[in-house]
Amino acid sequence: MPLHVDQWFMPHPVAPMEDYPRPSDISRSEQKSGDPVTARHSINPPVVCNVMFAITDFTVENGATRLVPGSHRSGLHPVPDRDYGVFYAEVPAGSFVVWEGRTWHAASFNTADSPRVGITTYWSAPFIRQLLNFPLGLRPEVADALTEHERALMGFKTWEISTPRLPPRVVAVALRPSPGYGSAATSNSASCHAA
Ligand SMILES: O=C(O)CCC(=O)C(=O)O
Ligand SMILES: [Fe+2]
Repeated sequence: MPLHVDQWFMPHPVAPMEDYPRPSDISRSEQKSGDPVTARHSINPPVVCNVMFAITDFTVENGATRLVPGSHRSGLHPVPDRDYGVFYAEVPAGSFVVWEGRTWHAASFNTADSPRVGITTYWSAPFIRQLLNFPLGLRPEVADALTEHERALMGFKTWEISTPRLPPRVVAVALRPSPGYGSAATSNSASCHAA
């Protein structure tokens, strides 16, 4: 897996007269890449955090997540196929690895003879759409069985952007998913919403 950032959807900041990317132009491959060195440009703040639970041990041999320390301060994306000084998150089963959404990282090659198993959870600011669209994709009976707090974490809540002092309201009724939506094929990641 190539190095990437999870907070890839944020457009890079621009100066007042500079051209800017339109929201529909934003894609993983269109982002500005460069070296994670002394940035003298403005950068976006973090709005995403990834927590990955290790079900098996993570080792260099079985493909432990590799991360580029300090890369979150660059506001840039890694140059494809370039070598960077990486740190391998080697942890025993039962641990979890946390990285900020702007950090350059990737799963590594598994050269061991057994799989590396982990669960990634993606925590985003509540005004950002989650990796998976749970209000649309979760089966209503599953959503109904959740507590109000759990539903809020899964994104079943409104966000008062224009009146931030009001508490967010939790949406109690699940929307009915369209047939086939939310199948395992859409993503291998779990996704959660920060309260
Ligand atoms: O499998 C890994 O170690 C990293 C997964 C990853 O990049 C992600 O969940 O965003
Ligand atoms: Fe990632």
